[in-house]
Amino acid sequence: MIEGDQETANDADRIRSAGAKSIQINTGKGCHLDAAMVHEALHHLEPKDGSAVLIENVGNLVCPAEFDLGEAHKVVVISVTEGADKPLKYPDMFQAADLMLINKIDLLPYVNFAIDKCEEYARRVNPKIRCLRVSAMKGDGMDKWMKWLETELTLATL
Ligand SMILES: Nc1nc2c(ncn2[C@@H]2O[C@H](COP(=O)(O)OP(=O)(O)OP(=O)(O)O)[C@@H](O)[C@H]2O)c(=O)[nH]1
Ligand SMILES: [Mg+2]
Repeated sequence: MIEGDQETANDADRIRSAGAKSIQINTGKGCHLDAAMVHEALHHLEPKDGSAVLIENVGNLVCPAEFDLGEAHKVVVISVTEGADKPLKYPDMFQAADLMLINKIDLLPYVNFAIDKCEEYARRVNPKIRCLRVSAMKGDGMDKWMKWLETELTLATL
């Protein structure tokens, strides 16, 4: 896992404590990762052939959409604590993504989030986008997300 944040190694530390190899990139004033940063991180990470490398870009919905990091797919993660109209406000990210994960669905009873509308808006800007509803905290939908990853990894390594 390659983690991009302006500062701190918090996310890479968390991933390592969960048992996976991880490299943190700090972008300082930068608002996104670029291919050269990922290239260097891959040399440190030394992933085995056939393994999946996940890149968590700096957390905003604008510049990360614009840069090719050499990835097979972009996945956008939004949460039910945000506005359901994010796909309409930031269409570039949703057009660039193959999959949208809607996270924190365990909070749906407590927030006013129009989840069907959010998926409709995402498909309006990108008719090919796949949508999965998950809770990283409770585990809901994680089996489908893992299945998506396994399927795409298999296709990429055929
Ligand atoms: N209730 C709930 N909280 C969650 C869930 N997933 C993450 N959180 C919480 O949301 C907060 C932010 O999680 P992060 O993983 O740091 O979010 P992030 O979007 O990766 O943030 P950056 O890496 O800083 O951009 C933490 O307090 C998590 O515990 C979930 O499925 N349900
Ligand atoms: Mg993070």
